[in-house]
Amino acid sequence: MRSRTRWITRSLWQATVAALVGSVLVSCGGSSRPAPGPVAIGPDDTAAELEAKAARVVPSPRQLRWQALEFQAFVHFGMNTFTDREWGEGTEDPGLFDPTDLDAGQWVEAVKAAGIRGLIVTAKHHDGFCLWPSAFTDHSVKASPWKDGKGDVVGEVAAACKTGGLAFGVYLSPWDRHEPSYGDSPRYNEHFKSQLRELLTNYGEISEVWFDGACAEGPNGKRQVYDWGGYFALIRELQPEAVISIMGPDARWIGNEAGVTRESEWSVIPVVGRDDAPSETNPGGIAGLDAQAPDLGSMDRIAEVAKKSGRLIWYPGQVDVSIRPGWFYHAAEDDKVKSLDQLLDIYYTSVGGNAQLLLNIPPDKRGRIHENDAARLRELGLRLKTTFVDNPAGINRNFSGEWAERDTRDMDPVPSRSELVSDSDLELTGTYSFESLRLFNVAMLAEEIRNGQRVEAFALDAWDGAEWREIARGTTVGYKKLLRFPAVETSKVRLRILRARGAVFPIFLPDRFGLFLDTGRHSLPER
Ligand code: FUL
Repeated sequence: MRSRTRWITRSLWQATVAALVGSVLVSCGGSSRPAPGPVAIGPDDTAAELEAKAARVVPSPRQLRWQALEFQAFVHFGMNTFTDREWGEGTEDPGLFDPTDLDAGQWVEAVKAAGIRGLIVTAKHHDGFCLWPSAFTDHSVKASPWKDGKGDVVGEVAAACKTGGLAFGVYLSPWDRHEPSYGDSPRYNEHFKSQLRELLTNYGEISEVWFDGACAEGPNGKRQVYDWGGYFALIRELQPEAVISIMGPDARWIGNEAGVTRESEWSVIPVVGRDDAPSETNPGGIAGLDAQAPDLGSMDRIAEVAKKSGRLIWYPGQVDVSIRPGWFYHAAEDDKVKSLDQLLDIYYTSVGGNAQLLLNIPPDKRGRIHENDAARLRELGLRLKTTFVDNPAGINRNFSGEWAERDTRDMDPVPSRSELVSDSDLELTGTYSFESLRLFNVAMLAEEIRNGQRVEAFALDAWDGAEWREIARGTTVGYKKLLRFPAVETSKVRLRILRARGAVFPIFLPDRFGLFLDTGRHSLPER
């Protein structure tokens, strides 16, 4: 916890630095919106300078588009589906791959029912079996009985996503337990890039390329050294809009496979080291980032990294989690599909916790999403739709004009509010009054992330007829924050920003403050 004295003595400096930053931003480009790209930090930066720098780190256009997808489907399908395993050896007979009723259109419809906006398919998992007829291996659908070796799962899924309006992405495992050149590093890297090239040129627009960090020795007894820089360059060349995630520079792993986010999830992350050098010892991010560390982006963490001379990057989190215990389909797990409440908890903490949700739904041996999973996806979609879209109690109003209590400053950066440590010091408070009493148990806040991520602490109050009563409190907001609390009936709410980096006013998306009633909830835990 930072001490109040420390912040107050810094405030003059902060004002100066913020004004300087402001003039630089205004002078280059005529707008006060900072440009995407890394911001260098070093041991000579004061705390105020670090804070001003953190406030101006923003997403790239491709990251913005990706973040707006909010909720995607991960589809693990391949040889393991037929061998009932999670990791294949690479020695499996391609003859085993024989879905009886593969229907990519059914996958798309099933996931869309949950409100999902994109789909990533395992084009090749660790066993090396390719779901497309790669010219660079025989270990693929080409050698299978499915469609007499003339089928192409990747092609069918890409087409179904296009028809259904879903973004389409690919998972391509760098670890390949079948490929003989694996371990002969330069040779395998060429092979891998050839396969990437096929996927990036033959299937239309690819929205995301998902790399995990598994790495091992090849048949020659040598550990494969991946050419990450070469893989990234190829993707940028062939699909410049595609996000490269996990072992890539655009989106980081959230750090677990349980669907959990941190209480304070930052998209502005301090790193040291090279962009094209993901860490295989700490998989899940680039530049040596330990994606599992509890604190990735606090000002204390930023100060720590600054000592080593690093940089601040926009690096949002992605939550990958399976609807079943395994990533691949196993009939024995048909009754272990996550409950609606479990999925809602995951949704609220991920999509509502400044992260993107990537929910894995594995098709079965028929090549269809099993009835149990499909039914659960429908339930989830209905519940979310009832809460957020067709909700008669929902309030999702434009706040402009209401934000006026003590702060009417516009887009110009203003002195940081970090010195405000007690409620009585508040400068930024927004109130909204309703014409009649409203009942709600969910609140949504959002920052305009094109201007960065800045809120460090906030509280939400409801008017109980005589005084304000706090109903929820939180730390970071970011792209979206969803809060759940026991139902409240009131005529007036108040949002207080308790602490932030730089100016707060420009970062709230006025049309994305919302209050909603989730009628299906009886007693859910507060976050
Ligand atoms: C991991 C893999 O080893 C798992 O099988 C799964 O694909 C998961 C999403 O990524 O690294």
